[in-house]
Amino acid sequence: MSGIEAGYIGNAAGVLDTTKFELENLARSQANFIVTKSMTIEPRKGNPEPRLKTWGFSSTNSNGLANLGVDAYCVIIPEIESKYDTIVVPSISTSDNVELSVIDQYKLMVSKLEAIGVKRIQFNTSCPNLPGKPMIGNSPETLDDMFKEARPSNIPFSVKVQPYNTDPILFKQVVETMLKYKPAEIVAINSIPLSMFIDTSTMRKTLRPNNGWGGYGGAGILPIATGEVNRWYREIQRRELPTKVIGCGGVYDLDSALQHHMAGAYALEIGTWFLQEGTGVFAQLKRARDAWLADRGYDISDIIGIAERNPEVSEIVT
Ligand code: RRO
Repeated sequence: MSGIEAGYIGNAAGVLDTTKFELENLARSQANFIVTKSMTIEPRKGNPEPRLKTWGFSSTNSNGLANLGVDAYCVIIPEIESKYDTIVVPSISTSDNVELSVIDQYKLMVSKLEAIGVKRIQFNTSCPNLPGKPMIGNSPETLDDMFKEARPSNIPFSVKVQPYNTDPILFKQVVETMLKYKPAEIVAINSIPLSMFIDTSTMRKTLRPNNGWGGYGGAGILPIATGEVNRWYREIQRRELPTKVIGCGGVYDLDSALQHHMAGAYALEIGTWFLQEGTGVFAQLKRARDAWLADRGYDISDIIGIAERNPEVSEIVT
């Protein structure tokens, strides 16, 4: 297996995908592909706990890039890919506690991962939880250098992007920069920064790191995620590029998954729903979506971006 095909469903990077045990658990599930926790050159313990809070189909996290380090994943990924019929996509990010520049960190990880034969690489440019550090995705200049110097030469790559909904100028610049390098996929979106959940019974914040702020994921971010999927989809269509959009954010049932596809998502990644309900969500969603498509005589490719091709708005007013 080497590619990501229409309708594929995988896990969102960062959700139960850090250890070999967790990755194997995903490999045994009905997920069509697996993304690893974003890795760095050195292992990281991450932020102090508690750093994750979940509630009804929602989450906020400040995990702080807790991961085993690229060298460990260079052992684990081939083991899993040789044992199971799946594709493991390493997600790569950068640390502030190593000597190398951001670009050199990406270059080193890409070369190590290419050397062990990974099929594709996901660049995480949108980690919301490194206090005091700008997101790489906020800087078109850094993104340009990163892709110019560190993109893999022999395998496809994808980019996990932040929501750009509050800054249309930055969005345009980032679109120009990223699409120039022809990523195989844009994964939209990462969690939304600076969210907070307060436990009213104790009158306390629930996350210890970074003053209690964390990245918001789950059902509530669905409309922002589908909006961002649709913006990327339109930019890609306009340029007639082969890049696909992977929808990530707020998938928690059939309808939310269909909304992503209709906005333009070619494949899906599931985060908070998987975190809360486990690997069964992949099979559950596939079954429900297959039945929905079969009932209407559609193929998945018929509905990808269909809302973009339907010129009228829905007349069902609620
Ligand atoms: O580890 C994290 O705190 C984290 C990362 Br790298 C990311 O990309 N998104 C997120 O919500 N948390």
